[in-house]
Amino acid sequence: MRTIYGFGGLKNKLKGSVVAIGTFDGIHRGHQVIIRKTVTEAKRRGEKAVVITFDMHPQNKLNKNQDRIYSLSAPETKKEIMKLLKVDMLVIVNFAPGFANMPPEKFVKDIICAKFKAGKIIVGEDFHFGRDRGGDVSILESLGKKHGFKVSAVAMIKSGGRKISSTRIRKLILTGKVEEAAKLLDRPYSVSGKIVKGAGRGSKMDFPTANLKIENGIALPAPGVYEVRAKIKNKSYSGAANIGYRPTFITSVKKKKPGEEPLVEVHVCDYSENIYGKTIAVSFLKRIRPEKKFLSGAKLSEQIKKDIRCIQQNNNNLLLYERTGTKYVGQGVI
Ligand code: RBF
Ligand code: MG
Repeated sequence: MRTIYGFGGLKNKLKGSVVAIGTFDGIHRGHQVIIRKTVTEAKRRGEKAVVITFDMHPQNKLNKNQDRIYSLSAPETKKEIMKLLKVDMLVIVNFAPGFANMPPEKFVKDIICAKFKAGKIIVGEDFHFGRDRGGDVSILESLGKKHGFKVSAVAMIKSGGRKISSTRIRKLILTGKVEEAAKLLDRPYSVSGKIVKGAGRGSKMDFPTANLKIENGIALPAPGVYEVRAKIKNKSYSGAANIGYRPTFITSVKKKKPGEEPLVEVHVCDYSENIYGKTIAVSFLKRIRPEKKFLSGAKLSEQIKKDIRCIQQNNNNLLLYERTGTKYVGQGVI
């Protein structure tokens, strides 16, 4: 798969393509239907399967008055999953005013038709595009008649009687319901970041923890302790993660500031190499307990040892996914 950043990155015009366009935040099961259809159609027509997506959630740019929307997938995660889905070309567009203010017809004519030679465009039924979100599926269809491409609008799919959407998944993540989120995503929710030095308290307590530096704006599961898979350099390990503010060590002088982002710390089981500076992807399998204030560091240490033992007993938590009988596209991701 080729990844290009912006339309300028496309040096030569394509001979023909099937293009999917969308925010695709999280690349959940509904998005996967759109992407798979794009790949199948492109193969059938002997053309390239192209996915055009954005580097950030458009709503964060367009609607300044609302709360920030936390993203379910950093561009790197999108890349990884699009590759698994066998997309030929991923185009990551910077959602800057120049792009956001483009009238729908100009976008279709100058980009989709001129640069990508799209014979078919596949989008979700709720797709909107162009200046002021002025374009929709019916506008796209009439532009298709004029410029000679087909349009396929894919219906939203349901789970538990309700439509699957990024908003629904975001709510599950933010309330710690990672198992439910995994069902809608078709893989456990994961975040990745570089490992940075923490207080060093963990190694004194016999369970070294890696502190993660996570890109701003990525959705984090609710504070608490989670059973996780940690992927470092393509090897996957079992682990225990804590998301929160370490109340045991918060003193009256150093109180949590309002709006302060929680810390993400992971204890990676059976890992003895130097972990600092490495990039780690953490997949959340299950929420074990809330983060608590313990009377002493020793009491907390006892509890964490129990957490880790409980996770190791579950042993190879991947089984959890095999048991569901579902083939997760993201299996390469956990
Ligand atoms: N800190 C707390 O104050 N309360 C907790 O309940 C708590 N649970 C944790 C569970 C795990 C699995 C891990 C890895 C850390 C946890 N921590 C908790 C964070 C702990 O305070 C921190 O790792 C050490 O202070 C070392 O930085
Ligand atoms: Mg630490």
